[in-house]
Amino acid sequence: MSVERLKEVREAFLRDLDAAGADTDAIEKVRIQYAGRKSGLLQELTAVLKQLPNDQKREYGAALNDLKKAVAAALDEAKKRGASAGVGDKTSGVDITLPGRRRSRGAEHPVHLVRKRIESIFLRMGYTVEDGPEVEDDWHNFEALNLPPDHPARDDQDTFYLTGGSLLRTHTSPVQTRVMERQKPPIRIIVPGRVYRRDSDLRHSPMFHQIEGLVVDEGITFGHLKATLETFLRALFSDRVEVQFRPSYFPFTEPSAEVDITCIFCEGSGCGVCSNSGWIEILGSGMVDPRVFAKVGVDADRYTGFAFGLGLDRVAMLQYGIPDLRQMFAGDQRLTRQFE
Ligand code: 2NM
Repeated sequence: MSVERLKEVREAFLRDLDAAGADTDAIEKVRIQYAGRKSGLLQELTAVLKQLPNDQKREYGAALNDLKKAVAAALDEAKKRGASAGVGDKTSGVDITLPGRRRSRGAEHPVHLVRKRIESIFLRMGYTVEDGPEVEDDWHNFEALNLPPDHPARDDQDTFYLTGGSLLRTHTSPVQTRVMERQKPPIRIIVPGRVYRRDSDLRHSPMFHQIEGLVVDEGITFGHLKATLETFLRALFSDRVEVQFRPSYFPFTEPSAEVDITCIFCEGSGCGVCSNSGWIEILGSGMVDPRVFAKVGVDADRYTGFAFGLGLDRVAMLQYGIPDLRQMFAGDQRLTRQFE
């Protein structure tokens, strides 16, 4: 009879709990009704145990224990149900089931990609990468590079002067002058970085990027310059490019040469990119003028060297087919994401 009663209670409990669904308040009411500490039904049924005759205690006790466990387990389940239902509920304030807001991920800029590629080519050839200040003094940017104050070549590099006589470097060469001042040959370095000129139109930005190289050692010749730059340009563009050297002038090198490659778009037959010439100018270079060595304290009787420089922005535009310089500096991720 008493065990029968337990069965009835179990069925009633399950019915009531089912009716409460995911409503946490209703579940709590069911809990108090059945498992409440003071006046819950299970409490009453436990009190019955003591009054039972000894021969019934065993069976009843076991069944009661069973029921208690079942009630506890079912209440646990129901509470979980109630908790997760509350999360999706718009009135609870935070809905953690909504998809997260996507953070836009940056991508490496084409100039950065080209710099890394060029660095890797020269690192393989045993060069190290150097950098230096963008705010420079007249000595390292001009004077030590054989550009005295009245030198006409200073005019082609319209300079941003800052108060107190310092300036924004117009090329990365001041880093090479600093390295030559502090380090004995052999020197094999490349110097990537931002440079600044008072020049702004469709093809010129007042800030752009250069990479320059410098080699100083005993017995360095124009042959080393030629072979190095040919190797470099074929590694950067394609082993099919032809390279040509044209005489030129820079105040810090003698002799000097401008370096062209066969057009990477038409392979030399002539197109819009190379103005139908078949060639694209890519580098400036030359043998370091002994006057520069004298300024920075390198023994010009013992050492010779070559140097070169190129614009990273231009190379990036050529390599990635970017037609407009303004896109390079607009900071629009629609540009950079294309080159991931
Ligand atoms: C160029 C072209 C030719 C150059 C020279 C030097 C230094 F410091 F060794 F004299 N640094 N960079 C150089 C020479 C740069 O860029 C178009």
